[in-house]
Amino acid sequence: MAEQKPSAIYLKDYTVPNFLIDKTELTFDLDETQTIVTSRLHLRRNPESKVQTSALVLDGGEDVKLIGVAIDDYALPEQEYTIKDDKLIITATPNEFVLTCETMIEPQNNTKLEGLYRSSSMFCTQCEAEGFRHITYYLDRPDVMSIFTTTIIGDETRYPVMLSNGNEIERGKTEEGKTFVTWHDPFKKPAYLFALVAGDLEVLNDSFTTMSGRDVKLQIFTEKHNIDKVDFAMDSLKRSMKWDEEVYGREYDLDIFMIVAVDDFNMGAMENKGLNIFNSSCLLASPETTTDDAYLRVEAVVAHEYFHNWSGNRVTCRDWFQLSLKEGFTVFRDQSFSADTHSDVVKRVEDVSFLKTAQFAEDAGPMSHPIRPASFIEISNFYTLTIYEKGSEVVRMIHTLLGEEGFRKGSDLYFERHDGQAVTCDDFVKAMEDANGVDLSQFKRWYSQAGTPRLTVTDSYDEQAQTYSLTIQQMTPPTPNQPTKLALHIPVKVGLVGQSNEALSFTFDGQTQDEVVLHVNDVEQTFVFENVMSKPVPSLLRGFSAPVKLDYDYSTEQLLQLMSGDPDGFNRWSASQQLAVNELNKLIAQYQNGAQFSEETPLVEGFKALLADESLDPAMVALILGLPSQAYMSELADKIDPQAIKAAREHLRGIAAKALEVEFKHVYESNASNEAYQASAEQIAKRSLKNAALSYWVASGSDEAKAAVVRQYRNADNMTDQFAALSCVVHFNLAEADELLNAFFEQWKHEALVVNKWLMLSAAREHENGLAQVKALMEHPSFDIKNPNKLRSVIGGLGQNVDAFHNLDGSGYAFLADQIILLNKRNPQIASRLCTPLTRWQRMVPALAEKMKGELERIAREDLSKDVYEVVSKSLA
Ligand code: 0A1
Ligand code: ZN
Repeated sequence: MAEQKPSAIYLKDYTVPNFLIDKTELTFDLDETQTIVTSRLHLRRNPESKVQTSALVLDGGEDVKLIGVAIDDYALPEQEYTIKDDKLIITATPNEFVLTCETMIEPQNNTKLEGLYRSSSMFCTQCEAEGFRHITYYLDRPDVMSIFTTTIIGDETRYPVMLSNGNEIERGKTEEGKTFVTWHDPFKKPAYLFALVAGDLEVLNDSFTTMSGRDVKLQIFTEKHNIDKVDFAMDSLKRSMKWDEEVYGREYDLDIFMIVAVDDFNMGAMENKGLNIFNSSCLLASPETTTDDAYLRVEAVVAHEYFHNWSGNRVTCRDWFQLSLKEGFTVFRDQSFSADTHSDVVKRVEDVSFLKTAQFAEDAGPMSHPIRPASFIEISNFYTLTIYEKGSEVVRMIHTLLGEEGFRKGSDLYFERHDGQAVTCDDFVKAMEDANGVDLSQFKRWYSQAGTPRLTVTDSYDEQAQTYSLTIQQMTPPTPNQPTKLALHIPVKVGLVGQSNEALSFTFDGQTQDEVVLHVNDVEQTFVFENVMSKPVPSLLRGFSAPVKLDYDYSTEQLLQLMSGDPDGFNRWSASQQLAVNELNKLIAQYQNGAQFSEETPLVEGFKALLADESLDPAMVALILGLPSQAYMSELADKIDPQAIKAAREHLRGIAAKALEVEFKHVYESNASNEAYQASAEQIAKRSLKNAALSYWVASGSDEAKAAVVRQYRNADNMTDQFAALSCVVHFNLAEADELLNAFFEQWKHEALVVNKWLMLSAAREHENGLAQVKALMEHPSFDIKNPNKLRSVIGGLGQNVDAFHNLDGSGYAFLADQIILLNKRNPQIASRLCTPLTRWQRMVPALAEKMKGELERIAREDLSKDVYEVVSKSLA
């Protein structure tokens, strides 16, 4: 580890800032080698601070060079300030003053992609969470909110477009003949929402009339060759603006809203005030180059960033421990938007399946943390599935508890009460409580307690009394630093299904109903349903009403029954998943015991009924056909045995494919269409079923299917069908695999985002020497280690390549560790994320666990960035 171990900071140590910055005036003199930043900060002591000090401590970075600093135009001599641990400390300051600071930065050498950096030929910024301090010295914390005025000076020919937050207020020429543009943002904001972009960009213009009748100018900027791919994003933006008005009563505030696409970006996108910056993978879309999944992602991310304008920008976080205040709430909002736009059940299944796979795994590992963490070493490590996805589930539970109207009253009060403020998760819950006159104090434990609660359910039916009882026990397993847990308030939505698939009504709380939300708030509770006419099958946790693991000992017959008859669409899927999980677990055990695989499965019966029922939503059918993923089965395993899981999945798919070859062929053919591509719910649903059926059909070994998949590849007029076919060809290693992979690259080598898909598929390809193939990809001319998307493609592909990554000789893990070490200083955020698979070492079968641990120990011997240090040290603790 590094000589000096990075230390943690704690939520309990929060104090208000000693100084406030009322106004921030910035000037950027952009240049290819040195960018000069001049800041004029209008500072004053914070009347609410208990610390009476005249010393001002500003955050900076090792990459910021101070040229000069002045107070009220008095240039400070060197003895009046110091720079220590990247902080600028000015020993004595007046009560109120203007601090002028001149600094120099080198955006072209910024490989961390935090602060001001170059992406292709443009300048852009990323300031969340603590990137602004890499631009200039500042009070870089979200509770310091300021009015920003930004002047950008640059060469007109190279940077005809120069953007920042707010409205353009001035433009002209400097004495040296450069162009300057001044932007003013009338809304107070923390520095993490600051943004600047400069480049030779093309724009798509549009407009939106708000509910009060104001015209807002909408602009999407990209590099010239991509401007034909932003129509869908623009349409998504307008629909998001409308939705936020209708569902939350939130109107956009500035006169202009801009989005810029950049190629090099550590995350998906960023909600900078009035100037969102997007990873191009989350913005660009065209039928020929973009799959349906990617379309839906563009729509969701555009909505997410737009919704932040209220949940995040107008009302922001007091400190970074409160990150889920804006992220959990905003994810809940974008999920609801997508559910309203497409099918709510399908959307819910997709979100839950992601949560149960990835967030549950995080919550069971060494980085497990509550949605409001109590401490961290590096905040960048906390942009996690727990903060985002579990955070959203917690907001969703509040919604379930209060109902649609109550929730809206709560959100109205929250926005009204806290507009222009930096607040806490407690403030959010308080608004929900006050608006509805309810007490959520026990519920608030969700904010401070980590780990996935487990509910164990047993039942009994009294035929004579016609009562049905459900006994529910809750238990949350220990997580790092939280050995014991308190009982949570868990909303469990339940319905009862009768023997012939009818919804059974019952009396509960004195009322006749057919669905009820049980308030589980004790370690063990029994709920009694009266007037239940026959012995029911319980449909538990409908719609996944809480982010928990649920154990109820369903028989195969009961699961088949729920799968076809539960009125709750989500639980039909859930039953099918449970059935498939049970079947896979049997096969995994057979593989591990060296026994013969069974050749029969009740899943065939379930699938057959499903495929025959043409009244079902094709998207739902496709989801049910999707076997539990390698990752999900790993999450469920006691000790993860990747080879066994892979073999079991392939075998189970093979059985279903062979037994239902005719049905799959029929479904494939009847869902084909020759309409022009649209990213509509209806078309997406049909394509997803068609392509799911295709892959089963090919898995059956049928020659006709093999010909069909190659034909689909060659005839496809959209990326969804083309890539689905290619994936099938590669996955089943058909004779055409090499030829088509090469043809695909040749066809798309000028489309960076498509090349990324090719990189991923090639890295994931099972091969005698998969690792050599991955190494070759990293030498390929289309690869660029500086580009996070390409790195994620190749390393992500390797992660899916079971044989190559989990090779018993440890070579896959060693290769990953090499990349982490290489990127550790160059791009710490990415390096730290790449550690994720290794953090699971304790869950692996012993032979693999040893190898993973060895690699973590090797990484730990390096001089580590804070990001990587935190993940690696917690994993080895
Ligand atoms: N607030 C953004 C996520 C984000 C966070 C950090 C970033 O840079 C390291 C970039 C984006 C969102 O929720 O979309
Ligand atoms: Zn967000």
